[in-house]
Amino acid sequence: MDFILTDNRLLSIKDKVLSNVRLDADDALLLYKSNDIIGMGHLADFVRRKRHGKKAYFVYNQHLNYTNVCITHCRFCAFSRNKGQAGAFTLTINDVRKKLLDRIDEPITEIHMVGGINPELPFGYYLDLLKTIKEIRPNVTIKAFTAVEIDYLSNIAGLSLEDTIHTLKNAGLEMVPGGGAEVLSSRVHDKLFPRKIGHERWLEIVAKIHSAGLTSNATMLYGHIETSKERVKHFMRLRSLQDETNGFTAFIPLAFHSQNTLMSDIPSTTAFEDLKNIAIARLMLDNFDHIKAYWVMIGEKLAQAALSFGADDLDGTIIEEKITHMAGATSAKGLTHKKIWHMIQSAGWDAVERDSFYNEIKSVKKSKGSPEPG
Ligand code: V47
Ligand code: SF4
Repeated sequence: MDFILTDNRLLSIKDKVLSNVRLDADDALLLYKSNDIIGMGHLADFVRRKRHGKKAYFVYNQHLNYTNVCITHCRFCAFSRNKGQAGAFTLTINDVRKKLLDRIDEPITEIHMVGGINPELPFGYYLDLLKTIKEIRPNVTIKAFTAVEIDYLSNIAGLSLEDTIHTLKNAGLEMVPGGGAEVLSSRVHDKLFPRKIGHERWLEIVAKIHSAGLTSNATMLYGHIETSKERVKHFMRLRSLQDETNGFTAFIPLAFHSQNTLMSDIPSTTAFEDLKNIAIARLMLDNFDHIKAYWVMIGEKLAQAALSFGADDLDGTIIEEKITHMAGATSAKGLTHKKIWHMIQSAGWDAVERDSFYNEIKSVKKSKGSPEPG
C-alpha cells in the first residue's frame, strides 16, 4: 500500500499502522505537531476501511433535552440557565409525551436524552421519563443520561452507583451517551468545569456502566484551552478503559462553540483542526469500533469530508438540537433521513442506517438510479 506522506516524521507511524502495531502517546503528539493532514487522513482512512469497508453509518434519532436548568456552570456551556432565568426550561412528563407523539409517524429508532443538573427534579422524574418513552415508543433504544447525570442521580436517589444504574436500566435505559468527559485532565477540569466530576470519577462511573452490561460512547470537547498533550492523555485514558471493559461503542470529537459562553473570545475551530482530530482519534483509538463525525458541530459539509479522514458515522437525524445551537452552531437543527442518506452516498460511501448498537436497518448500495429510501 502506497501512502503519500509529505511529512517524513510520519513514516514510522505509517510502518506501525501497516503492521498493526499500536501507536503510543509520542506518536499521537507527533501527529498533532504535523501539518500533513492528507498523510494522516490517508492512514486513518486505511484503518477505517479495514474495519468498515465502504460503509458509513447513520441513525434515525430524536434528541430530547428535558431541562437546561443546571447548577454546574461549566464555562464552555451556552445551554444552561439558572432557575427562573430567561430561557430556562424544564419539560413536564406531558411535554415529553407530546414531543414524542409529534413525531410518532417517523421510524425513529433511538431517543438521545440529556439535560442539566437541576436540583428541583426528584429521582422519580427520571424514571418517569424513561417509562414514558418506552410506553409511547416501545421499540426505540433509549440512550440517555451522561456519567455526570448518573453520578448526580445516585446522590439524589440515595443509592449506590450499581443500584442507580440497575434501577435506570429496569426503567428502560439501554445505552449512555458520551458527554461529560470534556477533557480527561485535572488542569482543564479545575479551570473550566470545577463543579462537575473529574476524570477519575468519570472513568469510574463509565466502568460501572459497562459492568452493568450497558454500552456507552465517549466524547472529547476540543478547541478551547486544552493542549495537544492533554488531548493525547484523554485518548490514552479512554483506550486503557476500553482495554478493560470493551464497553465503548463510538468516540465523538466535539468542536467547541464559544458564542454565548464565558469563553466567547475563543475563535471557532478550523476545518483543518476538526479533520485532524478525527484522523488522530481513528489512529489512536484502535479498540473503538466507531468514530463519529458529529455533523451538528462541524457542519454537514465537513462531516461529509470527515468520512474520508477516519470517521465511519455521521450520528443521525437529531430533529431538534439545542446544546450546540445555543452556542452559535450554524448547522441545521435536524436532517431528514433522505438528506443524511444523500450526504453519505454523494461522498462515495455506502449509506447504512443502523440502530444504536450498529445493527443494520437498511443498507443501500450506491448505484446509478438506485432509489433513495425515506
Ligand atoms: O458534554 C457543551 C458538549 C456535550 C458545548 O454519545 C459543547 O452519541 C461544543 O455528549 N460547544 C453533550 N460542545 C453532547 C454529547 C453528545 C453529542 C452527540 C452524540 C453523543 C453520543 C453525545 O456537549 C457536553 C459537552 O462536552 N458541549 N457545550 C459548546 N459550547
Ligand atoms: Fe450543566 Fe451540562 Fe452545561 Fe455543564 S455542560 S453547565 S453540566 S448543562
